[in-house]
Amino acid sequence: MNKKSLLIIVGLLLMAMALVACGGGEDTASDAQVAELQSQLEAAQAEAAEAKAMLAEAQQTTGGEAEVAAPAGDGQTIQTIRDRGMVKCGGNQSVPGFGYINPDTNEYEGFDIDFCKVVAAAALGDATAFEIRPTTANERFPILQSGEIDVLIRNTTWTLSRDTQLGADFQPTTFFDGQGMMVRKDSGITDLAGLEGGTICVQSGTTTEKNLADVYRGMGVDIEPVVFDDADKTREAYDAGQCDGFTTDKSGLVSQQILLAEPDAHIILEETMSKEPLGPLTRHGDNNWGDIVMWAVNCTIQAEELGIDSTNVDSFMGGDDPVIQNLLGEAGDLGAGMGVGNDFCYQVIKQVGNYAEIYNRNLGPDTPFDLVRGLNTIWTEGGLLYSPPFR
Ligand SMILES: N[C@@H](CCC(=O)N[C@@H](CS)C(=O)NCC(=O)O)C(=O)O
Repeated sequence: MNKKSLLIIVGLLLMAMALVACGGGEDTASDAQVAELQSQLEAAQAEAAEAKAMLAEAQQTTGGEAEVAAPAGDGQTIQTIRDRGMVKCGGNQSVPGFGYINPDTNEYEGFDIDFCKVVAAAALGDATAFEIRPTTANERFPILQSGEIDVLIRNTTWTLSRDTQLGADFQPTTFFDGQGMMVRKDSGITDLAGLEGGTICVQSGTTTEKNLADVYRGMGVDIEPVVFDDADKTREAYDAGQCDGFTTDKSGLVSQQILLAEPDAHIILEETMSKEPLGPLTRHGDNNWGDIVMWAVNCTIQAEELGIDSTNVDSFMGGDDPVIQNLLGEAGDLGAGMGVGNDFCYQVIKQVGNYAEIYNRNLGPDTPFDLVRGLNTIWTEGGLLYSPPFR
């Protein structure tokens, strides 16, 4: 309630009580005075009710920030993670290179899985303290909303509607991607228009499905989408010849290509159909946890920019460069300020590596994908990866 209105009401009540308590004689309030006080009291109450309604409206539009500095739930996620001793990540299990179960080790591996390790190293100082909850495209957002996972790291595109309508907050992009199209080499198709009148295999619950319709409508070219609800079914249908084309993020196509019966019999067309910035999502409302995930990702990028990696990080300890002292937690209290260890970035680099190490381990020249870094290079080398300062 508005303080001014409250004071007016209290004042009027006290005056009314004093007048009534005084009893008869000259000091007794006349009926007219009581009626006047009554009407002033009612006016003040109406003003207070209006102020209360305005406050409630302001709280609704700002997510509760009008009255409370920190939004509801702020800081709860890191506490839950500490209590249970591990981070729960929503992930993928059928996208080699990004999120999949290695059949030899039965362990989750991939670029997105490594970023789950990055988060665990930052939150708990232990990159092994995590669990992957595999998710399909359709179920990923409800699982984050419900609190079943702490963070979703699964080739998920940052879009305005997802950011504002699904109770999610996007953290820094870990992979700048775009949608592509795969066709059989022997089809003779060399561009998107060449698929006119053809069928295209696509997964539901994705940005891919909508982009496909939009791009072809824009080109004035008719195609027929054939929709499946998971990656395996989509790829298998294309491989079995049910579709002339197969579309998803270009990273997803490169990944799925190695699972086709004859990988070399297919090509990915040059054209890029959309922007697909992929990265982690936290639940809207816990800004503290969002900050931890954000700065854990930034740490991998900042470390690469400074030439610090898992093999040499110890040699940077004890130096006198304030930028590096801050990054590694030897000076200041950047980690403590958000509720994790001051050495959170040191732990990320030491236990998981910098961005280049993570990229190369999963997608680089020594992997079956040999994916050029392109936009996913550091800004100093002409790419889009750029960490704000650690200070
Ligand atoms: N980036 C797009 C597409 C992401 C997506 O779900 N891609 C598919 C095809 S690679 C996938 O990961 N499927 C995994 C699965 O269904 O298990 C999005 O956020 O909607």
